[in-house]
Amino acid sequence: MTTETTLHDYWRSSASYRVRIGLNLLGLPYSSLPINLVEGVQRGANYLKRNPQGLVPTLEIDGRVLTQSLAILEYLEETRSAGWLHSEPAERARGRALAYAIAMEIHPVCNLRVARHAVSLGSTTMEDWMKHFIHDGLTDFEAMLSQAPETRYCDGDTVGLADICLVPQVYNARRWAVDMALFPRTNAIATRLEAIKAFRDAHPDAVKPG
Ligand SMILES: N[C@@H](CCC(=O)N[C@@H](CS)C(=O)NCC(=O)O)C(=O)O
Repeated sequence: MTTETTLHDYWRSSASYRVRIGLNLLGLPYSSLPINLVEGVQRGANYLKRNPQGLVPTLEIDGRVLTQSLAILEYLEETRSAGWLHSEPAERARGRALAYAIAMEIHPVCNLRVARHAVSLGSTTMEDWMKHFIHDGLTDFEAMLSQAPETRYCDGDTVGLADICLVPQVYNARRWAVDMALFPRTNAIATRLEAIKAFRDAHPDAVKPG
């Protein structure tokens, strides 16, 4: 069984960015294998053997090949006692709900292949599409945060699953010029998280191939 950890990664992919943050938080050494999404490497036969969906990330770890960033993070949570989810089931459900509100609501509609298809139908531009769905999604996220008393991070005073999803989403929001001032609590949490080394080292600009 190979013990090497390899992340099939694309620097600008927010799903890959989540896994980079998770690996960094745990201090797990890994090598990165860039999959150039612009050149379509994710649809090549070689890559599809590992990830039949043709998406990044894919993580090779513990002799296994794992796909889907949230499944990967939850695997790390369970095998490395990461502490990204609370121990009590209802509290775990809230942590997951916050994470999924980003990863399963905002992210899929803002996936480039979805947005490109919408643009090809002629009724929107890429910028309008992204702004619309990121704005709506973050409005909902801010409302979800406000259901609980303020804490340092999304779901408590220690870094959790939702935080790992939030920072890549905020990166995308800025990229598409969404006004983060509209979401003060979300924005303040993201700013705190962005100062943490594990998050800084996972930033697209820090891993962009030369
Ligand atoms: N739900 C998946 C989403 C993965 C995903 O959409 N990855 C994008 C980059 S962020 C991708 O590989 N896109 C390639 C393509 O659409 O061809 C996850 O969380 O891993």
